[in-house]
Amino acid sequence: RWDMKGFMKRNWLLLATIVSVLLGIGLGVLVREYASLSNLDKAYFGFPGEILMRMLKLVILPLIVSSMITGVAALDSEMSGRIGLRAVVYYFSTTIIAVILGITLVMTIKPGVSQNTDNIDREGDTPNITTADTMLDLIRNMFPENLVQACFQQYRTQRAEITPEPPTNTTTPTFPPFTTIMTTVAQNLTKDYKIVGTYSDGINVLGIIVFCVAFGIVIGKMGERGRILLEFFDALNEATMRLVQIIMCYMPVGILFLIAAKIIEVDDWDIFKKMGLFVVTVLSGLAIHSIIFLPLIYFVIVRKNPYTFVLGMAQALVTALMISSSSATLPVTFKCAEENNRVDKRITRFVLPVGATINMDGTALYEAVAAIFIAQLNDRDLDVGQIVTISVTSTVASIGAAGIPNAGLVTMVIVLTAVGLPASDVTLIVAVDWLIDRFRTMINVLGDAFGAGIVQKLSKRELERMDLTSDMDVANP
Ligand code: DAS
Repeated sequence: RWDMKGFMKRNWLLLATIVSVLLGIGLGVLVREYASLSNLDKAYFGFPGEILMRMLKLVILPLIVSSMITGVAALDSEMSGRIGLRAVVYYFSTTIIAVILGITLVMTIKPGVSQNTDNIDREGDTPNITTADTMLDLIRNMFPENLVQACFQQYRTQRAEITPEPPTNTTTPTFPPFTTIMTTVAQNLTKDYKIVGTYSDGINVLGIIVFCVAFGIVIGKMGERGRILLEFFDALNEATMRLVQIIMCYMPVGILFLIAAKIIEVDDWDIFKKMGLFVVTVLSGLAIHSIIFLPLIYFVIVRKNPYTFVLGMAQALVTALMISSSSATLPVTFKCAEENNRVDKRITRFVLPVGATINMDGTALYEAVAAIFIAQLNDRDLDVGQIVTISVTSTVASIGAAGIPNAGLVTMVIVLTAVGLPASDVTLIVAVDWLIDRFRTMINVLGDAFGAGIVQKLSKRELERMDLTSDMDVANP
């Protein structure tokens, strides 16, 4: 007999969250139809949702620091090298698969061919991604001058806009100088910015991760002396996860107002009629990747039911769908992977923060599809060289995209510039980005979670050997 009571007890939060999404949509539609809210009222309406976002963002820093340091220290450096390599190989291969899938779909469905752009009004202005001063900024950003500044770094950047290269000879792919790509990636890896390019204090996630890996390796080699520090960071991790538990109790309320406010705020709904085919192309690509390809890879390697794993991640996936930020979803991703899917902490602490920062299958697929869609809108047919260029730059741009809302839209300027398409055409798809962003963020998080499960399986022997020998039970699996 199905244990209904037990199911409700275990999944009350997920059910409450799903109910709050539906209530939020209903409330948003009702208010939109029957109440005329001033802008101030709309701001207040979204306020409880903003509080949720802020609380989740608040715990990102202690979570990444404590999990990375204890995660790395728990593994000896040779093993963390192997685990890191497995994770990176997984990240690259799944991202490339997503890009190829996206390109196949957009070249088949051709959403931009029949599209007439005259009745699509351009929203907002072209995101002006700054090109960092030099290529060295990628390296420089990995070693922030001091940790406090890294955490609350105000970015010194020349806001030199990328002026789109005028398409000189569109036959040969105009691959921008490698430095432009890497510096733009550098900027986006370490930037917390809004879509219109206003820069605000952000967490230099890449710099923090590099520091924590180095620090974790050093502490791991300090033996008894290191134990004190490890206990501290392990306790910090546990305290942070308890805080996450409390924040998650508030989640249904926050999500209700977040989605309601979004429904009230959006004023141009018929854009989905005009851009429908483009949205369908992206969403079907994301669906195929997350329902077929990722589960298949997981099943082949782990030999377990991938859909049970997806169900275990449901809370994190709904969160990602609602807040459009992989980084802010990270606390929930940790909880679901460790508690529901029993992924070893020595793996999650090491791969989830890195995955949330550089593994973005959804974003890569989206940028490839959007770039070719824009080429179709401009009646530009791309040759093989340019398709390859789009594949490579979409992958690089997705690595460079920060785990924050609309990051994928902004870094797409790299892809457009790479094939001589007008960067300003990004504004053609801004209007639908708020919806697509949610789904690609959800796929990003799913890809990270599958990655943790797969890397754990591939590292099974080493983990067992460590269980036998390890006297420092930093992470109890
Ligand atoms: N919203 C980004 C994320 O958090 C993805 C994107 O913008 O493409 O993963």
